[in-house]
Amino acid sequence: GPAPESDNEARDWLAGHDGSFGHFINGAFAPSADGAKFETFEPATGARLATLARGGRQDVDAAVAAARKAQGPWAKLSGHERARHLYALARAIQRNGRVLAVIEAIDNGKPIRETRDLDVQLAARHFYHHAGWAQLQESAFADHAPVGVVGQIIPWNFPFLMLAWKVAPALALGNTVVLKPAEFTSLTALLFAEIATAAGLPAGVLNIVTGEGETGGLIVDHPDVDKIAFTGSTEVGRLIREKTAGSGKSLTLELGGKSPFIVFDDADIDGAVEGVVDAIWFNQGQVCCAGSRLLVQEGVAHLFHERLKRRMEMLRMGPPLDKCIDMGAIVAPVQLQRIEALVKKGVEEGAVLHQAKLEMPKGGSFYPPTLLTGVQPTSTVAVEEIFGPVAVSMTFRTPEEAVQLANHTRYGLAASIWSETIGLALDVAARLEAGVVWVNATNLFDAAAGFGGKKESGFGREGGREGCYEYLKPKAWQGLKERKTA
Ligand code: TXE
Repeated sequence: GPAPESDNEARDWLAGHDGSFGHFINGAFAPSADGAKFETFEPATGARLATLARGGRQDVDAAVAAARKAQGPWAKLSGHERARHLYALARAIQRNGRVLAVIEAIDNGKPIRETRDLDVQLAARHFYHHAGWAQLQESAFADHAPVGVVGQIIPWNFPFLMLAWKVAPALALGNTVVLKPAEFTSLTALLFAEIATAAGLPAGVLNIVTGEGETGGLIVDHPDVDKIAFTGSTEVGRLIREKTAGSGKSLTLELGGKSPFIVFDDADIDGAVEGVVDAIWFNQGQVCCAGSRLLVQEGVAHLFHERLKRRMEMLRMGPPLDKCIDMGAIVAPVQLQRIEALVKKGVEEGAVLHQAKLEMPKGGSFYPPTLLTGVQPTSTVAVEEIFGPVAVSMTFRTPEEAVQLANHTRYGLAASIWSETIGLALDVAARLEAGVVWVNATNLFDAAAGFGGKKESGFGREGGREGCYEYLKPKAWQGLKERKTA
């Protein structure tokens, strides 16, 4: 038959709920026990989008209890049976890919081209990948057991993909989940709850409690949660680390970044310019591993900046559902104001501002692609994560100086190196304090490669074998024997 009209399908889904959503607990939607709610808005228009339940203590208690009850039976399934569930989820994501992509674009403000080709596809791939690990669990992780009930708190920049990064490994390895999406962007998580239920996921295995930071805090503090997995700001990460210290809970943190993007004299300049587009203008720069600090070797700096400015003028901004745009809206006015304030500070501290003169939609939270040059390494914009479409550029003379500048940060999430000399690139890569290093590439996410930070960017890995260990605890042989004979 004819392809479904995806925009309508998404609007129908919203209308079907009267734009109002509860928590997803023990396989069913329910309002907050105390009736508390909050509203969300469309980043591209500022219009009201949905009313969500604000999770309180009773809701978190109910979600944790449901997860606890489901965990034993879920862990007792064979790896093969759990793998079948994960394959079913992966296929269901692909089948519902259009509506997921449209809802994500409306809710977050990011281009439909990205949600359709990246967020949703990579999320499905994450479930496929971890289905494989579930299948291998008895052999690959015979001396490990699931952690138990996991509280997962995720940010708004990749709402659905971060759900996949968190939920797929947790479920694959026999854990159950209480997930709190970010307050700005909870819709694809709630849609996924429906999709997962239709795909046969047992009640209680995945629970979703919506709300703001306070709700997240209730999950962190809950005595019957065995592990917290958090992605978000370094400030909140630090708070969670303090709160969980000594509680017996396991913890993984994926926090902020100020990742270097290093361009050597011998780099393929056009390739590196395209790299910057992906590094800092992709997803409006709201990417934890964004290449936000451009470090350019002096000999090529002028040419590189000129080409970059020309390329900036060719970017297209517009409403998220326009298939021809490169950049959509910033997630919320509060984030827009943060970006504006930091750029203003950068100029006050002596940076030279260049912004593309693009036509921007009126009404929503839009910010143009921006380049700051002549930036001092100690200035605020060189040090603080801006989390917007703002590239900050500095120059260097020698590889030594590049390494020094690159590592001159409290963060250590990712790094990108551009050079045609493989020996130079690999030598520099080995000396960078970053969890992930890309050579002549940037912002690549592979479900099989452990992603995570060093220094104040956090600890723990997501993806691949290392990521699996974050959802397992070592188990003595006696324990294993007991389980097998039980
Ligand atoms: O993050 P928060 P925000 C950075 C980025 C951005 C800044 C602020 O620089 O500009 O953080 O963003 C939940 N206990 N990153 O304020 O607050 C919150 O509800 C438990 C980088 O949105 O950290 C949401 O679900 N949970 C980053 C999640 O934490 C709490 C991605 C993240 O929100 C909580 C996002 C509390 N006390 C922002 N307070 C990245 N590295 O990808 C809030 N939350």
